[in-house]
Amino acid sequence: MFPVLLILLRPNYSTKKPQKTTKMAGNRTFTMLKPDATIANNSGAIIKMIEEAGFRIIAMKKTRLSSELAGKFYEIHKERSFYGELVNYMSSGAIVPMILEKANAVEDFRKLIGATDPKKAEPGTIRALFAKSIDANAIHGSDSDANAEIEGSFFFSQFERF
Ligand code: RTP
Ligand code: MG
Repeated sequence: MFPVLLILLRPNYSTKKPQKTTKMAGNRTFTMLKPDATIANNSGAIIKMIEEAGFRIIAMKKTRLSSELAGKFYEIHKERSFYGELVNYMSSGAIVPMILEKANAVEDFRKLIGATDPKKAEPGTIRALFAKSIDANAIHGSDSDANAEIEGSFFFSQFERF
């Protein structure tokens, strides 16, 4: 009886259930293994690097984009000279889209994948290790929290996130 009383008398004692913690902004990013990575059977090795860097996989699947969907996904680059090539390339084979979670996810993930052009990517980054060229550069990483949310929702419903 006495210990129960002590608990009840604690100043911050509350019978309310603990509040659900709201998700911290910026703790998720979106990625996609590109056709060169999947065709070369590099998916497992790249996913291993991602997990070892502390990212948790929230959603993942293997699929292929039609050129219409690839065009929509990269719509932001519509006016760029490489848009046509990019869309053709991204619809040329299997991709593995994923939603990832970690503190400072967007920035840390961009560091892990390295520069767009593998020749300029830091040694040890995913692109330095696996990318073949600036087009076939193994992996995509969102460039902002807002785009991470848009891109994740392009591929996954709420029921596909764990
Ligand atoms: P991503 O979106 O795929 O993660 O790549 P990124 O942010 O590093 O580069 P971004 O500027 O968003 O470009 C998207 C993809 O377009 C191809 N690209 N080609 N020929 C070129 O100058 C050129 N620039 C970009 C790359 O495949 C790049 O990943
Ligand atoms: Mg980009």
